[in-house]
Amino acid sequence: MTADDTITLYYSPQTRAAGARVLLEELGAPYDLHVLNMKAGEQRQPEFLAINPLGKVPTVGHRGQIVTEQVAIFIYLADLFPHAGLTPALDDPLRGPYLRWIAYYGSSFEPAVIDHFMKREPAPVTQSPYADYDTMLSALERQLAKGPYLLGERLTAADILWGIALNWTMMFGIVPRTDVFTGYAERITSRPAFQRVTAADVEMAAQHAAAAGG
Ligand SMILES: N[C@@H](CCC(=O)N[C@@H](CS)C(=O)NCC(=O)O)C(=O)O
Repeated sequence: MTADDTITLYYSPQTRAAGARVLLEELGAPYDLHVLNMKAGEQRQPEFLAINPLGKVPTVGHRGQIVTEQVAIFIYLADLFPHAGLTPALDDPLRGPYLRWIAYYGSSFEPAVIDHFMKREPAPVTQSPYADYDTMLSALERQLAKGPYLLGERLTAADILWGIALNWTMMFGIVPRTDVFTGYAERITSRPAFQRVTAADVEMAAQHAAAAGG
């Protein structure tokens, strides 16, 4: 990692890191990719664990510091490029809802989705960080139904996070394919940035599989 202004995205194709890369593309930000072959277990090697002890991507290196966690990474990167217009300014009334729904992704949606996927008995509603799965999901769906974007007419970095997350969770059958979720995800996945990253990922994933021996 360098102390200069280069943004380094620690990356692996077809993972949660793709969302961060799509965001960088949407921002028109210059960045370097540091690609890890997860099929060969590179994310669990000491070199990367020294950077992110959880061995997870996305991870960002910038100005001699490390940023991990999609929620932090999305807020951080969008704020770095305010002229791209994907982040409401600090004094914009939409700043609060913008942060709310980005945090909702990490604090409520992800734990709910993993419990649901693993068919785990959720904690009692008063102890669960997300109340219960249906309540968590229907609050999100009601917000998205207002459309066309999470905060109304304006596309923000939150939509890149959510559009891509809903796309993969629907693909895995964790989130139901309602009209609201599919229409919303489609608005994001039809954008050129998502299409570019997805096409590049197909190629990179095939190279990784070949390098890891199938
Ligand atoms: N809490 C992290 C989770 C990121 C995450 O789960 N990344 C997965 C990729 S989809 C990963 O790096 N898995 C590799 C591993 O654990 O071996 C975040 O929100 O950024």
